[in-house]
Amino acid sequence: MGDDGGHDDPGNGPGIGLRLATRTRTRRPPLYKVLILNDDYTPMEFVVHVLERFFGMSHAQAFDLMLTVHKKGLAVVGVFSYEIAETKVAMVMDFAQRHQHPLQCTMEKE
Ligand code: TYC
Repeated sequence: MGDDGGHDDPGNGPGIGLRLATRTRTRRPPLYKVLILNDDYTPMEFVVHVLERFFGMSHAQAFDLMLTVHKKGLAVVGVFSYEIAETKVAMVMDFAQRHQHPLQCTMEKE
């Protein structure tokens, strides 16, 4: 048997043993945006702290993004795989709840 990677002709006659040119394409996994929403009660410093702590932002980056959310109503804080986005949302929501702030964090498919 020739070691050609599985293309041996089994000898069953014409048309048998031909590999059809079917290719399964590898798809990149979908990405998810994590969003922070504005509200009237969560202190600005708390939001800045959340962005530093859970999204690895510098104080200046976090402050700017917090102000964007404050003015525009919401902003994307990062783009992640489903599992990472889900974990970030859960961590932010848990942290906000434990501090009794109504801060909302959600995710949506990119
Ligand atoms: N609007 C809030 C305030 O004036 C601050 C705030 C900013 C709250 C961003 C939530 O995602 C938020 N205290």
